[in-house]
Amino acid sequence: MTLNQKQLNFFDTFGYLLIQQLFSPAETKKIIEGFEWSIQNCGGGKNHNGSSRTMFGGPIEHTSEMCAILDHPSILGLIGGLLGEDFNYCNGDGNYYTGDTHWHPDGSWGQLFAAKTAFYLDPLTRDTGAVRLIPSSHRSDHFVRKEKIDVNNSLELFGVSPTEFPGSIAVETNPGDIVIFNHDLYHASFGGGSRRRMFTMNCTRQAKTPEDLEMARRYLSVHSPGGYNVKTGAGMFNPTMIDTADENRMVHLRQPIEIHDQLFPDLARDIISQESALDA
Ligand SMILES: O=C(O)CCC(=O)C(=O)O
Repeated sequence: MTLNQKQLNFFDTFGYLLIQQLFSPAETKKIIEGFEWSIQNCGGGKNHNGSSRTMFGGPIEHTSEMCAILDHPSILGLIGGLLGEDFNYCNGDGNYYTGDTHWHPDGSWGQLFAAKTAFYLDPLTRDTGAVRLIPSSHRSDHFVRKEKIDVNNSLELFGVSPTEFPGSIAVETNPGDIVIFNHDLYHASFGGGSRRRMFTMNCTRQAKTPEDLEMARRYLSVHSPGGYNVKTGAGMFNPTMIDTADENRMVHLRQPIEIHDQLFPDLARDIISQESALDA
């Protein structure tokens, strides 16, 4: 897909885009199967009893079919259209959510640096967990940011429930739809069940200047396997993501791998392979 100028303007002004049925029903079925296999076998899903969120890293990195989401022309067109064709893919999380996720942004970069591509795998309405957004709250001059308003405290502050925060919207989705939003945008979800299936791909602009590189290092020092103290077996990514990558995919992996290896040398692939050889 190629984003048109109106979509680019919308994302710039409001901080998000909803693309309905980016994936066909047949593709969506395979994605849901791939997600279920991954969370059940690699993500703790077998122990999910609905009492709290089950979350695992790199949800598209555990099977070659799921890894290929990063090669999908529509995904490349969407994320590449917003962050540049050579964007960095930087993991994501896969979830069985339980209950509400309260209002928060994922970052405060003050510019379009990172975006979250969100896959919701069940039909979701306003009252059953659809993602809520505060359009334009990615902008540093938005009143929520300028006045440092605690949106989750809006009942005490304004007599208005956080679910009804003025200016917020619910983006209702069906499987196959994609919501992509700037990491700086405030988002939440209310009224979901105890097994709301959702996964994300986090991506950033590729760093090209010393300032960008510094930002990428700050980002990956937190939002990465090393940042979460997780051993993938291959540093920044699960091995399948790298082992099944062609050169086109590597464009999106190479810089995060390099930066992650610098930040967390003990987790780098060579080191781990050597450790396994010594253990054997
Ligand atoms: O619950 C949702 O749909 C939003 C997920 C979320 O809060 C996040 O990915 O940071």
